[in-house]
Parts: sequence; structure tokens; C-alpha cells
Amino acid sequence: MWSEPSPAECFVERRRRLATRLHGPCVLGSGIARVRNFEGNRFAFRAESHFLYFVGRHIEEALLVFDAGTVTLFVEPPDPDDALWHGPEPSLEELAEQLQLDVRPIDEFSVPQGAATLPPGDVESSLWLEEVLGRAVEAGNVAANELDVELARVMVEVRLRHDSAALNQMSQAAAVTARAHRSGMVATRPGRREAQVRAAIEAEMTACGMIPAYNSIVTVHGEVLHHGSSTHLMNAGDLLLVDAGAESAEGWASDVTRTWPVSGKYSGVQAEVYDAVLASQLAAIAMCRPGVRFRDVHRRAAEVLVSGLCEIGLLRGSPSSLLERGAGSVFFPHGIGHLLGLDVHDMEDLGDLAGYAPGRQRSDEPAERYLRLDRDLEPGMVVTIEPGFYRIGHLLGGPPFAAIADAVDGDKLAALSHVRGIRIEDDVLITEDGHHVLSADVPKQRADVEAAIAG
Ligand SMILES: [Mn+2]
Repeated sequence: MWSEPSPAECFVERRRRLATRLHGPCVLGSGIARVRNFEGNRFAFRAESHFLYFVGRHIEEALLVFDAGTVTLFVEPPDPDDALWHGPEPSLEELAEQLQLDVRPIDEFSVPQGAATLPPGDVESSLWLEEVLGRAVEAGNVAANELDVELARVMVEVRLRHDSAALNQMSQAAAVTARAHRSGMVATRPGRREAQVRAAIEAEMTACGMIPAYNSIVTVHGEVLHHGSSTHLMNAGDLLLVDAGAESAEGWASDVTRTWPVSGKYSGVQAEVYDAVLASQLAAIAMCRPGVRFRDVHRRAAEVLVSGLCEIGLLRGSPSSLLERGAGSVFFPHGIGHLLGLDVHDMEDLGDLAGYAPGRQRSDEPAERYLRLDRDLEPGMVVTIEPGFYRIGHLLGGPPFAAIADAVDGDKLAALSHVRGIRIEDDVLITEDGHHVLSADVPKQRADVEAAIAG
């Protein structure tokens, strides 16, 4: 399996779609590679997603300019000295032919009057773009300039529903992620370190010409939602939470979480809670179709999870009153999912402009403040569905827990000491009449996960 490129025509069509919606000129910068310690040693370059969407190549310090119906790519011409170190680069004519685009040397660029832009997420690229445009560009803050906010709205319209080339890329990424998770399952055994599983997962991505779409989470401490390091020894009683997704060479992401037993077999209590989370995830996925409000998917997932926790005896009382008292956010303190595309949290560089439909705002209630998406679902959107159950120390000692403490069975909670965090996450495409799970090849039912670990 290898990361295959999209046809040039899809980028021509995307540029056309943006051009017809623009109210004025705009300049999209690809960004600049970050220096590690000296000029010659840099972090791997990844182009800004708003640029990549229309070009499909990670070309450094390039500008894509839309102005009065024309689209031009300005790039640094190949430098013969550079070829010594990095090999020959295509000429501007060759690049123009490959991209089906007018390509000019960057020296010929001048800023169109009143051009909008989108600020890169990192400071270095923002400073570079600021210098190119001769005006302030604040890293990661599109709200700083009203002209840019307008462009951001148009960009959301263009990128929210994915075309077939994008879906092909995301399917490729999901397929590689399935192989990666399976390799991780096979590599899991007591006495090894988390890092060995992470290496097996990322080796598969590398072998397929892909990279991790975000820092892989491979941890026996799943209760730390975004655990960054993978240094722990894995013990037989632990659950291993793996949140890892491949990114295609063109930048399209996948984002998948599984939680599996280090011993190869879920214990009785682990199985109970796992199945409660799985029931919640399946109920949420079943709701995904055009016209459904994503906040309702989130609420349904919390409802099914809390019902499941009642069934296994962790909670007592009626699920609806437990939810009203905040039981959902004590054990499931994040949102059910987010947009997925070129970015793992697609277009979150634009704040909530992509995730929240016009007129909707993020709630500050504990149960919904981390909900990153509240739109009515539309065909072509890809969202993640990722409920979880966590025993988080400070939440179990704090006021939200106090509000439901009388409904919690203390012995059962203690019995769950080897259930620190369970999350199950899939990538779900909204289709005309329902949904399609892009990551369906990653084992998920307990028996399938156990079989995959056994290899
Ligand atoms: Mn996710």
C-alpha cells in the first residue's frame, strides 16, 4: 500500500470553486520550514492546509494568488547550488505543466490591493507572510482582520464537504491506520514499553509513505486525554489507549482510537466498561446522516454511556436525571467529535468558524464546552465519533463529582482501578442517505481486538 497522489484536475476544480466565491483578491501562503538549530537543519516542512488544498504539494515559501479571475502560483525558482544537496527541482515550466497552473518566479509577486489572507498557525510562517504582504499577520488568529474573516467564511464553504479526491485520500489514510493499529496490537505484550507499540504503529505509516497526522498517543494512562509520552512499561492488567492516525502524502488525515488489553484479554470489569463505551459510540454513529444536529449526536452518546454505567452498577438512578446532574461530564469530559480533513481538527485554525454553524456558539456548560462541532450534518462532511470513559483523579475529587457522589457505587469505582481511560474513535463520512465508516477495518468488537492481539 502506498500514498497515491490526486489527479491535477481535482485541484483545478478546487481553485475554480474558490475563485467563483471570492469577493476580492486573496493570497494563500504555503509557509516556511522551522529551523531546528541552524539554517541547514530544519523540521520536516508541511505546507499550510489552505494552500495544500489547492496545490497538493508541500512547496516552501510559495504564494497562491487569486485576483480578478486569475490564479497564479509564485515560487522560488530552482537554485543550481541547492540541487547539490536536495537534487534537481522541476523548472517553473515543468511545475506549471504538472499543476495545470500559471507559475511565476516569486520576484514578480506584488500584493494585490486589498488582498485577504489566512494566518498560518506557527509564528515563523506568520512572520514570513507578514513580510511578504507588508501588513500584520497574527499567527493562528484570523479574527485580527475583518477582510481575512470574510475569506475564512468562504474557505469553510469550500472545504467543509469533501470531494471524491479528498475522500480517496482520507480512505487511503484510514486504510494505513488500520494496518498500523493491527501492527500495534500484535506488538503489545506485558513487560514491553509503550514506545515499542508506538514504533510498530508508526513503522507501518512510514512504510506506506505516510506520517502520523498528529502526535500519536500510546499510553496505559488513558485518563490523561492527550498523553504525550510513551515511556511506561506495560503490565498485564493495563489497558493500552492508542489514538493514532496516518496522514497521506498530500496531507489528508485519519484519526482513530482503540483501547486494548496488554494481556490480550479484557478482564471482566474492563469488558463491561468497554462495551458501555462501544454501545455509546455505535449509537452515535447510527445517528449520523444529513440534517442531524451534531450536538444531538453528542447528547445521545452521553445518554447511552450513562445508561451503560447504570447497567454495570457504577451509577444508581435514572440516566436522565444523572445526566442533568452532570454525570456525563464527570466520566466523559470531552466532545463526541470534530471535523476531519486536511487537518486532524479540520480548519480549527479558523477558531469555531468551521465547527459552529452561523448563529451557533459554544456553550460554557461542562458537558458541552469541549464540543468542537455543532453543525447540522451534510453529505461529504467527515467527522470523528469518539466517546470515552475516564477515571480522572481531579474530576473524581472535585465539585462535579460531589454533585453525583451519592449515585456512585464506591466499591464498583474502586474495582475499576484498571480502567483508567477507554476511548473508541472512528472516522465517519456523511453520505446522501446515512454514513460510511472510513476506519471500519480497525478491529473494534472485543473478540476482534483480542484476535488481532493474538496475531
Ligand atoms: Mn479525534
